[in-house]
Amino acid sequence: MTSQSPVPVVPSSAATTVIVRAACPHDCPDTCALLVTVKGGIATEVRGDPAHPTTAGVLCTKVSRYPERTYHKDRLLYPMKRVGAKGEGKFVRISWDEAIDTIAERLTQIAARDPHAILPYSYAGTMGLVQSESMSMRFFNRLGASQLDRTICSSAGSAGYRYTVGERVGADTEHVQHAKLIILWGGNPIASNLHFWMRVQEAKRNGAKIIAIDPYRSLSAEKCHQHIAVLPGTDAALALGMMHVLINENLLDTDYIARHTLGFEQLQQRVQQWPPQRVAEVCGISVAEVEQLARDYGHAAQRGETTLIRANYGLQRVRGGGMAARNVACLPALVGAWRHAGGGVQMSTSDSFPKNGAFLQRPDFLQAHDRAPRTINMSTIGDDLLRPSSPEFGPAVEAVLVYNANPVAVAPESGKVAQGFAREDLFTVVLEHFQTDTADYADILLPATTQLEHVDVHATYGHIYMMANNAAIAPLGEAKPNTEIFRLLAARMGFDDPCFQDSDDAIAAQAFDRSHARAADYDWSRLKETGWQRLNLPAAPFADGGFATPSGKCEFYSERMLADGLDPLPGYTPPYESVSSNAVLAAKYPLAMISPPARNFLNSSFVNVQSLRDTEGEPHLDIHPDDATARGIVNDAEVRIFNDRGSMLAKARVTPRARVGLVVGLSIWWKKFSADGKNANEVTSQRLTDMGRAPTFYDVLVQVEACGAKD
Ligand SMILES: Nc1nc2c(c(=O)[nH]1)N[C@H]1C(S)=C(S)[C@@H](COP(=O)(O)OP(=O)(O)OC[C@H]3O[C@@H](n4cnc5c(=O)[nH]c(N)nc54)[C@H](O)[C@@H]3O)O[C@H]1N2
Ligand SMILES: Nc1nc2c(c(=O)[nH]1)N[C@H]1C(S)=C(S)[C@@H](COP(=O)(O)OP(=O)(O)OC[C@H]3O[C@@H](n4cnc5c(=O)[nH]c(N)nc54)[C@H](O)[C@@H]3O)O[C@H]1N2
Ligand SMILES: [Mo]
Repeated sequence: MTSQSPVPVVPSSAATTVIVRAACPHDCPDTCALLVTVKGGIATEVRGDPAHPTTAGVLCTKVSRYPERTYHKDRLLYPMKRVGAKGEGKFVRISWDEAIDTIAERLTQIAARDPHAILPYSYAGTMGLVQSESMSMRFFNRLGASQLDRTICSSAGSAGYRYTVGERVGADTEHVQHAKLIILWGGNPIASNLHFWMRVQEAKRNGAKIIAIDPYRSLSAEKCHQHIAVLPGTDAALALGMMHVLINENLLDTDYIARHTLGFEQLQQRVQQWPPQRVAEVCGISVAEVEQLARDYGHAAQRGETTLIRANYGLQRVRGGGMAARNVACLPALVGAWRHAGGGVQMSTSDSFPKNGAFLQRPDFLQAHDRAPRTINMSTIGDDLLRPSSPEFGPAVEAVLVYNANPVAVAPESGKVAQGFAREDLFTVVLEHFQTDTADYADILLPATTQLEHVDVHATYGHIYMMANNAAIAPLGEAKPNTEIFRLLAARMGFDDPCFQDSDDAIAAQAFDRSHARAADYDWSRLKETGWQRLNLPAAPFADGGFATPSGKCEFYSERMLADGLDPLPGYTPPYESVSSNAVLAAKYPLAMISPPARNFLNSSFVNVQSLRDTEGEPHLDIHPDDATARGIVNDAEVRIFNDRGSMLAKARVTPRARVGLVVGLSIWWKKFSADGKNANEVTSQRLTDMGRAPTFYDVLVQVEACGAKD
C-alpha cells in the first residue's frame, strides 16, 4: 500500500498554515484525494494527493480552481426570499429563522392535505454520502413526500449492466496500464475521466492499441490509434456485430464461457441476425471497421493479453441505451477478458461500495405512512410540474425543494421545465452555492456550504477507495451544510426521532456497512486522518466468475429481462429520432444533435467561474463542412438550432470533428450566460430509454440555419 501519513485535519483560525485532507465532491468517476492548504483560516490552494493511487498528484483544471469557486464574489452567503417575478432572480436577505419558519409552515400546510404534493429534486452537485444521501432523505421519508426517481445520468446503462453482470463492479482502474487493447466506448476521458486517461497513456507507452467509438472526434478520440465514428444510438448493433464475428470465427474463451456464462447457444443463434454488412449499414461505418474491431479484440485475448472496454455514458443516452450497455457487457465474457486484472469492462464501480442505506436514508419511515409514496421521474420534471391532479398521477406538485442540482439547465425539454418552475402556485426552495438558472425561480433561496466548509465521506464510480473529506475552513457568511438545513427543518416540523440530531461525523461513521466483507475494516476516525481506504475487492473481480446475477453467471440470456417484459437476449432498438428510424421527422430536422460535457465545466457547475468560462468561450456548435456549406454557414457564424421543442443560438465551428449528419454542442451552459438565455436542453426530449427510465439527451434531431452576418 502507498504511504498515507496522517496530516493535520483541524481547521485553523490563527495565522498558521495547515494541510487538510479532503475529497473532490464532483460528479466525476475520479473522486480525487485533495490536499487543501489553509493559511490563517483561508484555503489558498487545492492539490491532488501524490500518494493516492489514482489521483497521483494531478487535478483537472476545474478542481484546481476550487478556491476560486469557493471565494467567488457571487457566492450565496445569506438566506433570501424572492421579491421579483419567478425567474427574474430578484431577492432580499432574510434571517435563517424567517427562512426556516416560512418553509416549515408551507410544507406543514401542504402535507396536511397530501404530502405527495411535495417533491425533493436533487442529484450529484456533491456526491458525498452525508450531504446528498442522509439527512435530506430522512426528512423526506419521514414527511412522506413524493420519491424522486434519480435517473438523469446512469440508470439506463446500470439496468443493462446489472441484468448481464449482476452489479456495477468492473475492471480496476489501477491495473489499466497493463492492457494491450483499450476501447473507449462512448467516453471522452481527457475531459471527463482524466485519471483513467493517464493510465491509458501509460498503456499506450507500453504498446497498447487504443480505439475510440464515438460519433464525434472528441479530444480523446483524436489521440487514439483508431476512431470509429458510429451514428449516435447504434452501439448495440456494433456490439452484436462484434459478437457475430467472435463467435463465427471462434475467437472465444470456451472454458470461461462454459463455466461462467449462461445462454451461449441462444446468443450464438441471435447474433446470426447481425452479420457485419447489416451492422455497418445501421452504424454508418464500413464492414471492415466492424470486422477489424472484433478481430483486434478477439486476437488480443487469444494471445493472453489484457483487453479493456471503458464503456461510458455516451452510448446510454438514447432510446436503446440500456440494451447497448448490456451488449457491450457481454463481450468480455466471450473472450475471457475478466481473467486479467485491469481487463473486462469498466462502466461504473458504484455497486462495489456497501453503503449503509438503511441508516443513511431511513426508508423505514415510509412504513409509518398509510400509502406507499408516489414516485416522480426527475427526467420528466418538465411535464410533471405542469401536470394537474388526477387519479393516475396523484396531486399536482405544490412544493419543490432543490439541492445539489440545477434542473432548469440540465433537465431535458428545458422550455417546459422553466414553464413548470414559473408556476405562481408552486412553492420552490433552492439550496445552492450560486444563483443558478434554477435559483432564479426560488421563493426561498438558501446558502449551502461547499466541500471545503463541511464534512463528508464518499463512495466513487471510477475506483474503489472510500474517501474522507474534512472541513478545511469555516462556512462563508451564513452558509450551512445541507444536513444542517434539513436538521433545522425537521426540528421546526416536530420530527423528534433522534436520528434528526445525528452530527455529520456520526453519519459518516456509519455510512458504510461494516458487516459486508468489502468494508469490514472501515473506521471513520482513521479514514479522516489517512484520507482514503481501498475496499476489500480483488483486482480481477470476475476472474473466477462470481457474478451477482441470479445464476451467478454472466447472463447472455436473462430470465429477469423476460420477466420485466424485455427481450431476454442482446438486441437492438433504433433511436426515436434518427434519419433511418424516423423519415418523417428527418425531413424537417435532418441533423442528429449530441450535447456531451465540455472539458472546463462539470455539468452546469463551474460555468460561472470566469477563468473556466473564458476558456470555453461561448456556446458553440460543431458542424461538418458539408452540412455547413449546404446551409450557407461559415466558421464563427451565429446559427440557430431548432426543432419542434425549442431553439437555441450558438457560434458555428465548421469542422470534420462532427461526422456528416451530426452536430455537437458541448454542454452544459447556464442559460443566463448565453446570447438568447437558452441552452442545448431546449431541443432535447423527455422520452425515456428502453431500461432504467433514463433520459435520451443524445437521441435528438434538429435543423440548423445561419442567423445572418457574422459579428
Ligand atoms: N469535464 C467534465 N467531466 C465530467 C462531466 C462534465 O460535465 N465535464 N460530467 C460528469 C458526468 S455527470 C458524467 S455522467 C460523466 C460522463 O462521462 P462520459 O460518458 O465519458 O462523457 P464524455 O466524456 O462526454 O463522453 C461521452 C462521449 O460519448 C459520445 N457519444 C454521444 N453519443 C454517442 C453514441 O450514441 N455512441 C457513442 N459510442 N458515443 C456517443 C460523445 O461524443 C462524447 O465524446 O462525466 C463526468 N465528468
Ligand atoms: N443536454 C445535456 N444535458 C445533460 C447532460 C448532457 O450530457 N447533455 N448530462 C446529464 C448528466 S450525466 C447529469 S449527471 C446531469 C447533472 O445535473 P446536476 O446534478 O443538476 O449537476 P450540475 O448542473 O452540476 O448542478 C449541481 C448543482 O449543485 C450545487 N451544489 C454542489 N454542491 C452542493 C452542496 O453541497 N449543497 C448544495 N445545496 N448544492 C450543491 C452546484 O452549485 C450546482 O449548481 O445533467 C444531465 N443533463
Ligand atoms: Mo452524469
